[in-house]
Amino acid sequence: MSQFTPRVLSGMQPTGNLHLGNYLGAMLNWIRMQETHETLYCVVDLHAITQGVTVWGGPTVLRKAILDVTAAYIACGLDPKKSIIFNQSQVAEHAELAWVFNCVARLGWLDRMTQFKEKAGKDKERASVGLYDYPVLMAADILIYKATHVPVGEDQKQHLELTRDIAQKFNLDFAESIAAQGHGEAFFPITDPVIQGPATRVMSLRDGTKKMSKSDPSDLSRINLTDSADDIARKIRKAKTDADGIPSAAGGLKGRPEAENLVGIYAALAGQGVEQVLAEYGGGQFSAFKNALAELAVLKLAPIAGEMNRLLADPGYVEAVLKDGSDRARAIAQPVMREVRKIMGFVVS
Ligand code: AQP
Repeated sequence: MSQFTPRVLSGMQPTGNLHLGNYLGAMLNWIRMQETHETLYCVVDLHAITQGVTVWGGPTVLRKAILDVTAAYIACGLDPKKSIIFNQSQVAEHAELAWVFNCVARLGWLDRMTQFKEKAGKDKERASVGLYDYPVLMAADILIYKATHVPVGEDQKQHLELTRDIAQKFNLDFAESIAAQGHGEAFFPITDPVIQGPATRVMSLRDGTKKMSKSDPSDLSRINLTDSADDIARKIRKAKTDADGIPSAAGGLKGRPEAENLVGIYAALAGQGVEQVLAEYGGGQFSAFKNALAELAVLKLAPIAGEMNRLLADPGYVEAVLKDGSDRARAIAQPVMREVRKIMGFVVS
């Protein structure tokens, strides 16, 4: 049995509106896990600034985005009484542990990170150091709470593997000191990613080979959690599909990324498996399926925007949630950071 108490941590960047990919890939598991685990969900504002101020938009934009994403968390169903909801920058230990991990992680490990390559593009020399270091800060976000489980979308799998490598190397590098300080064989857990459900990688509605993303210039590529019922329905009806109909078995979706994406979205929203959806709609045309999907998506998503607006009418409430969450998160993070300092030999008074 593990020496670590099960604890869940995950986060989303306040870099724009949350979208269906964030909701189906991560949020549904977050909501589910708050019923069974100790859960911490942060708005990762220190990650949001990694692409440079011209991309994140400056202080007014950032502040609004942090409050909007917090409101979206609550509107989606996170309960501040059940989960610790906070913003990363209010718990300074994330950044302190990231510095320690910068000295544990190897350049070769970071050089393999595909998200950096995608985001930096061809002009790597002009990317910020923070963008390159993003996965190290993410490891610190997780391990400062000794989190054992991290529910994320498929795109974060590689970063989670890096987190495991960093934890393993820290445990090994300081094994003697860790044991001498009474922590047994390991100080940090080897965190498990939780990548579950029929929509762990939601694709763009305009191109089934590209991930649905906040930064796609086409608003038609994604469903934002702030979209009106009309916009949700319109985007689904305009979603790209191929000329064939709905297959009767999952094998018939192979090589048809747009079809696979829409069926996966339906399954995740309906809380069904893909086979179940195909048993109902297989043999039919996409036009009819899109109508059913639009109806389901409006039913599930439109109330979220309404609830967000209601919450944002009282920003004082949203700020109070973040303050309370940050206080509770700090109470866990500070003693862990103190132990890290002691393990490494820093003088702790
Ligand atoms: N398309 C997706 N399908 C499934 N899961 C997804 N996630 C993001 N996009 C999809 C999951 O949502 C959580 C929070 O993601 P994030 O806020 O850290 O940002 P991101 O992955 O960088 O999201 P975007 O939309 O792609 O932002 P930009 O465009 O700014 O890069 C994570 O668990 C992620 O896996």
